[in-house]
Amino acid sequence: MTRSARILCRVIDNFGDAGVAWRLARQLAGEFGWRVTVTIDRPELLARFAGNAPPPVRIEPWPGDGAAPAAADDDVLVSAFGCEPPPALRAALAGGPARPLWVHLEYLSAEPWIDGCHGLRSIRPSDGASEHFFYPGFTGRSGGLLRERSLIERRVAFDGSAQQRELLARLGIARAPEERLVTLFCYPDAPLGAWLAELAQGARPHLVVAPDASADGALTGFFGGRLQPGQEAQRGRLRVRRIPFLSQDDYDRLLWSADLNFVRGEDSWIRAQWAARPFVWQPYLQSESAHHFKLAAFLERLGAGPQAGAMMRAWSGAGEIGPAWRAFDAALPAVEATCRAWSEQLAAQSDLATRLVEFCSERL
Ligand code: TRH
Repeated sequence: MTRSARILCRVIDNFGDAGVAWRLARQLAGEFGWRVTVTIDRPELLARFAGNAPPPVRIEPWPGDGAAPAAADDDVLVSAFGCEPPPALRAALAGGPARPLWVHLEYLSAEPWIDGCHGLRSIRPSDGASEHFFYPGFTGRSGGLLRERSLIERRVAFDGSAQQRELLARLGIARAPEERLVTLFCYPDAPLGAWLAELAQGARPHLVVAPDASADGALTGFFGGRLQPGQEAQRGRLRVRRIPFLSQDDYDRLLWSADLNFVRGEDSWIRAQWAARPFVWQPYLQSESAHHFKLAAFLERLGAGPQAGAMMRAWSGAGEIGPAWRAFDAALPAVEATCRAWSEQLAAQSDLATRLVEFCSERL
């Protein structure tokens, strides 16, 4: 049966909310044949994620005051990350109609309480609207992780292919022998300057590739001038190359091509796990150190050893980066094996879109 869904997304800051909404929309449309509309307050972000590929879904700007209300005639209404529907649409949910099924897509966390909350329903006392809570997660009892159907096969085929050489050439990435290729996507509070200094003095050469979306202040401070996309700077054994912000598909392929990926937030974090390469995750900064609890919960599940733990904690502001990096650097072969096994273990589970489709079908 062809279902229809509307995904609502209001961007708080950064790219993650829109990035997750976009991946889910693409997958529901492309793999499950759903008719999908994304209602979003920053539609221009979706164009950046899509690159040159035509969007397989309808994109609608968030309705402004007095604008025509979005219709409530879809089978499923997905509120991404706590976003409240526009007033007219919200009013249509009063009394808890069978359609649209109102589902909150929550933030990803590795914390154990996720499993107990996934799938719960609640009735709004004010008007009887019925909302369902869908929690992404790392276990079979959660909502799972976004992973397109052929993603792993595509990654394996890409490794060493002409397409990989073409992508790296297009981005001007030419790795010298022995040079470690690292991708960098982080928040401004990462101890980037101190880490770059470690790499500049290190025994092994590093090529750090930084999409034009983060690390601006620290890179400018370190090299004494702003690096424009396509430009490169060198200090000691370190080269840093600025590249443009990539489409999501190209960003995935870049992660598949690197020896080590620095990722952040939610969506790039998941993609680094599908890359099956070592990664350093920086959780989104939250009040009362909630991000450190999230990191601890994830490290416990990942089981990548004390060096990976110390590195991710130091990268997130808890610990000294110099010693953490040196120990992590020495442990990388073991971390690599763990990340590969972790990725395989996760890929053996069903993915988020499949679980969401089942979840909705059972309730519609
Ligand atoms: O941008 P983020 O920091 O987003 C965050 C998180 O989602 C966080 O949980 C949320 O609370 C906060 O926003 C508001 O990091 P994230 O989640 O990795 O999203 C980045 C998106 O950008 C992801 O979809 C990948 C995409 N991307 C590209 O498409 N091209 C690129 O070159 C890069 C660097 C990223």
